[in-house]
Amino acid sequence: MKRRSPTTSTRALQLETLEPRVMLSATVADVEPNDRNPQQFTFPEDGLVHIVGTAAGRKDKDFFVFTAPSSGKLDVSVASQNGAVALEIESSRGGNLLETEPNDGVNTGSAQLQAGRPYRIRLRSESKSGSPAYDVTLQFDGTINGGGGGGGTGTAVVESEPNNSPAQADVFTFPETGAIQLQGVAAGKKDNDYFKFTAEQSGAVTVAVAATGSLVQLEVETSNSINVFETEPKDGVNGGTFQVQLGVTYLIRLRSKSDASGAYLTDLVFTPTVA
Ligand SMILES: [Ca+2]
Ligand SMILES: [Ca+2]
Ligand SMILES: [Ca+2]
Ligand SMILES: [Ca+2]
Repeated sequence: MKRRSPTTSTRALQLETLEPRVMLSATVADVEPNDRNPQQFTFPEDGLVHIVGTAAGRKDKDFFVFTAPSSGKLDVSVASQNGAVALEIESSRGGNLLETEPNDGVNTGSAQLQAGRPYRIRLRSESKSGSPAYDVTLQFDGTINGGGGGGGTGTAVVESEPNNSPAQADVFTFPETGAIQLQGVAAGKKDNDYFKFTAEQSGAVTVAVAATGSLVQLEVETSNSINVFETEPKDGVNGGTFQVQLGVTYLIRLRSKSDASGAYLTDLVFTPTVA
């Protein structure tokens, strides 16, 4: 009888050399005080985020915010120890999207998210006493992944060096769907990456920066050097919204906040002003 030779492990070895810019599931840890100032996070490419923390008694509220990188479905599952923890998701417009009812055994749910909209998650204890620990699983099934590789929320704009000055900026235009993803590496503090666009309509741009390796800051100014917007990655603020005006040219600068290199994926979603 012929024996089959054992298969080689080439495949397993290849899997270990993942592209550095592919970001897999992220964990967001509860850092107090977050009762009033929500902690901001972004979804990695696989759409999987864990939020872990402690609901310290009845009075502790833990707030987290994120911007939907695309439209899609969010599945939520709450696990807790030493007591029950309730989760609530609201949209920025005040609508209540989802609420778990741990005392009725309802610890999961789903919600439909809209691209570019901010959402807020609140976690708090539903137990009479004690401080339950929670582990919330969020699985976002949008189009962030794009089927492995090229993907991204919108049209990808990959930086091309040198782009260290406004005159060398990588130029892009927003496509019909309004979504763009800037991709690149901020190689230490000295590497400035400039991108540039001219608003073809007035409206709002919602931005979210996801970076690995180092914190990466985004700044926006007009071509006349008027500051428009900046993120504060050291404070956990990696996104927001700014207004743009028809015909004005905007410069976006991405820069590492440390000597380390940060690979970034920056999603920009344009929403025109309704006339
Ligand atoms: Ca807490
Ligand atoms: Ca809290
Ligand atoms: Ca660069
Ligand atoms: Ca550069």
